[in-house]
Amino acid sequence: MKHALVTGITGQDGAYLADFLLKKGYRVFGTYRRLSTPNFWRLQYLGIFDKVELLPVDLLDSFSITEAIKIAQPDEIYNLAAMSFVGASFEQPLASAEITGLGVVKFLEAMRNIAPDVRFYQASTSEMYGDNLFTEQSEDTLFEPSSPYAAAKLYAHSMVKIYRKGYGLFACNGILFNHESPIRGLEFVTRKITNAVAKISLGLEDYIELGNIDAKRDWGYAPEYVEAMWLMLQQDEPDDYVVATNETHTIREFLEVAFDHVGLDWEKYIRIDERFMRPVDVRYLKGNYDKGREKLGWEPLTKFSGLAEIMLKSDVERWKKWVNGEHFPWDAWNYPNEKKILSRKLKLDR
Ligand code: NAP
Ligand code: G4F
Repeated sequence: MKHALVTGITGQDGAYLADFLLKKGYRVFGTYRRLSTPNFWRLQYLGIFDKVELLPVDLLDSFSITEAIKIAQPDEIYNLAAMSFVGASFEQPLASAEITGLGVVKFLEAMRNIAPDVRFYQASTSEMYGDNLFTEQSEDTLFEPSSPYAAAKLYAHSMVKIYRKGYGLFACNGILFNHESPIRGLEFVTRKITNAVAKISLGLEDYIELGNIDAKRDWGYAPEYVEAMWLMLQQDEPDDYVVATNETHTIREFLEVAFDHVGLDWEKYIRIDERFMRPVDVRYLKGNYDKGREKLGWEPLTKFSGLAEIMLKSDVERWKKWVNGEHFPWDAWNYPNEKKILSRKLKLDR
């Protein structure tokens, strides 16, 4: 039986990947952080909490990484752990560098020393392209990061290539464009919208506050994207691949589709708030995944409006259940009102 070690198993992709690997017959070890309050709702939501084996790891702590590799004896490592919210990386640039950037090198070094034959997947990102292009992006496009998060991810991406070339590690970068689902974190714009639209449609909220709604993203469906991660590690040679839908839409369009599903006019419920603007934003992402289609045989099935519908239906259903007093694994019921959070990322007044 193959062993997989998945970092960030409590996150969206970690949970879906664990589910995917279990169905493939893997023994799945997942790393989690020992938080004061456990955060396993996604694994419970997917019904796999009892099927995965958990190991406490913090990417700030090399020792915990080496221990996890020794215990799990993995054939494949999927490094999905990161401080993944771009907005927060402006508030905590040093933590971003330490966790999202240097954390990856701790894995590469541990592999080089104690597990050189393990196959390694690194969660790279379209955010690395930055805000410099208005044409679609592929593996050959120039990276020009425009957030602390993207800069940290580009460092990690480069180190993966260096360890692959320099030490012969089987290490791949998956340059994934935005991918969403009903278990996407509430910080991210799609889920923030579907959660709020569900509440508005049930009379539980009056409006949504958003930042730059003209930004364009290439949004896909997360359960399909984790298959591409696995496919990369099944190839004869390690390489880097873009995973995307090759469609791009604004946040405005996402609002339109989401509100349409509940028969409301989105413009009546939106307030633009400076607090949700970033010092620098990425305005345009559209991925060219021709290489992945040809070499991995991967193709996205769920596109923009289908994705919005899946997310919205799920959030409406959850809020209805909650109103009826039902209990189930879920994040939104105790999520703090964002107004309570003072952000440090606003531009300086001059
Ligand atoms: P996510 O839901 O935010 O999950 C991130 C995971 O990282 C969580 O399990 C989190 O643990 C863990 N983590 C954070 N800091 C850590 C630390 N110091 N030590 C150990 N674990 C830590 O993110 P996601 O959407 O699943 O994304 C997975 C990966 O793909 C991330 O690396 C992200 O940057 C990258 N990515 C995502 C997308 C996307 O659109 N989703 C696109 C491209 C790349 P806690 O639960 O304890 O916080
Ligand atoms: O949903 P977002 O926060 O995702 P973003 O910044 O694109 O990052 C996500 O995708 C990356 C891949 O490209 C991943 F690497 C990363 O880990 C993460 O998963 O924001 C999307 C867009 C941005 O332009 C943002 O400025 O939505 C805009 N936006 C407008 N109002 C907002 C809001 N974003 C958030 N989170 N909250 C708002 O109120």
